[in-house]
Amino acid sequence: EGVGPQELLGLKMEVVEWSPAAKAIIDGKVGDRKVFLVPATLRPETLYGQTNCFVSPTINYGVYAINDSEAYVVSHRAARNLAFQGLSPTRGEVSQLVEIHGKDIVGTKLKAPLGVMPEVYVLPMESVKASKGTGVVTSVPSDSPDDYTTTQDLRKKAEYYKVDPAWLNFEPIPVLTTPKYGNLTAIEICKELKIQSSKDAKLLADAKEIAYKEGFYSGTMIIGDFKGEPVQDAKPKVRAQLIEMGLAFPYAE
Ligand code: A2H
Repeated sequence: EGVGPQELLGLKMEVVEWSPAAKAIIDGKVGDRKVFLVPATLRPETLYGQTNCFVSPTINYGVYAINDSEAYVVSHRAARNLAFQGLSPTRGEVSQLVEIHGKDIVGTKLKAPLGVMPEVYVLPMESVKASKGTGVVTSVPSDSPDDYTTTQDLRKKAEYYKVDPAWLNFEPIPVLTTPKYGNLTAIEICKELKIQSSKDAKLLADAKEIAYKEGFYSGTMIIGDFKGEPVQDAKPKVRAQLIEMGLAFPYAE
């Protein structure tokens, strides 16, 4: 059954500054609403280590009104799910304000709730699937092999991927420690499995499984309000804290 119980959390990453391409599309379309990119994550306890956010450069997204004061950027499929969860002006009906291509969102600056880096940039990730979550992924290279290998690939070929190297000006941020892999679980596992790039899909699937199990069952938090606690205990607490603060909500697929 994959990497464990699929309890996703929708995280509200507020737009601080649109990329020029996005600004041209969004201007005048969202009223007075605050706009958020909304990744779905399985691992709320790792969010201290966010370094960027990913969208697919080949997916179309919508900016959807949630109410009079907020709008979310998600895939069309996710917007329908949100509407049935009560996250739309009229239950069961989506309210799209404007459509935007993933590639045009790249370079947008966002707030990263709980992040050691309080603000991060949106980068492209080719392996983001339109059929999963919200089509937006927050990136935690310390604990996610996919996120780590993608940021490494982007660094090697910044020009090809049309990303400003300044958006990649970070190191993985240690969040939890495991007896076997230390403070940077994903990086150690990628080394162990000799993963060369984000296109090593089979190895990355193995790495993901190992990183998840090792972090969840043997990890101890080394940062945040639950520092020193086992990941298993901290995970629901971080999740509850984010929901309490109005920065996240349970996301049902
Ligand atoms: B996870 P599930 Cl630290 N396409 O969040 C590809 N991947 C997606 C996605 C999409 N459309 N939507 C969500 N995801 C990723 C953190 C994390 C995640 C860590 C470690 C592992 C991990 C930070 N990125 O996921 O199969 C999101 O990345 C390993 C699977 O829909 C989300 O959690 O349950 C996870 O996959 C959801 O996967």
